[in-house]
Amino acid sequence: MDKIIIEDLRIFAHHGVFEHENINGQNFYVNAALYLDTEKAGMLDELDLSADYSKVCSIISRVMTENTFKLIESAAQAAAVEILKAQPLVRSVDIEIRKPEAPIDMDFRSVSVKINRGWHTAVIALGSNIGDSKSYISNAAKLLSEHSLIRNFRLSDLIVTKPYGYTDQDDFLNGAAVFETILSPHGLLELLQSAENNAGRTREIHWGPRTLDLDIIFYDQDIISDPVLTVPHPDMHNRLFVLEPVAQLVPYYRHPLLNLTVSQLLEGLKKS
Ligand code: A4P
Ligand code: MG
Repeated sequence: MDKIIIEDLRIFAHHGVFEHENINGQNFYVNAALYLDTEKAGMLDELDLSADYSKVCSIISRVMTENTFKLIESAAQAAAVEILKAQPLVRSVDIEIRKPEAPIDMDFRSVSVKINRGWHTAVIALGSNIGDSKSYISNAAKLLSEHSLIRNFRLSDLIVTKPYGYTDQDDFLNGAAVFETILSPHGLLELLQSAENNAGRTREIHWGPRTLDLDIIFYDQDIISDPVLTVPHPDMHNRLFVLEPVAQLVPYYRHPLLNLTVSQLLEGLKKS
């Protein structure tokens, strides 16, 4: 991916954990790399087809001077998010903030933090089989679609499905959503769990009845397997109630482990 680079943008600001830093202020130096495709802008010589680096410098300056953060991590996070939201062609951004006047009583050149943030594609499954399932799902969809770190949210049609796994329970209402998010996979999981909790979700029976279940199906082409998160969802390819709504949204999305598209997985499951 092409890169636009901003080096050592000097900003006088008031970040720090010590009160004297918040009162007196000091110099910070910001490096930024914007990742985007500049081919069209380069061929047509059009600023609108690229990222405006002077606007990006203004955003960094505004975020750095209008806030007083304890941590340069927070300043970097806020700057990255504001850039990604204001410059829609930028896919991801590196932000490095150096603090050469940090209150360290030793000889040193600088301390810094460097982060990368970007837009990632997430596919999730939604399900409910207790209470007003339609409202639980549409409230969750509203919360996600209006979230500041989510854009281009699309929800599938909702379908009524027979319970899978633990069958002694009511029919489900199921659907899927695809969107772009700046959240990490674990950050997204936390957001989905807070939406489940808002819907009064309690966890009693594994695979049992629930007001709202939100599962991450895909996150880019990432493969994640840790104690709290498995992506792609390990059982998605065996579930018509997942594959049908996902196929409606992203039929050509490729499963990174099975190397088949969603529509191929759906065809395969229907035949078996
Ligand atoms: N977790 C790990 N990977 C993921 C992921 N990709 N997305 C962890 C979301 N969570 C993930 O989930 C337990 C833990 O899984 C979470 O704390 C998270 O850290 P849970 O929702 O709290 O509990 P659960 O019900 O025991 O498991 P799960 O996985 O949600 O259940 P399933 O497998 O989704 O099954 N039949 C129909 N027709 N429609 C349905 O929607 N749903 C289920 C639930 C059963 N039968 C169904 C349906
Ligand atoms: Mg779940």
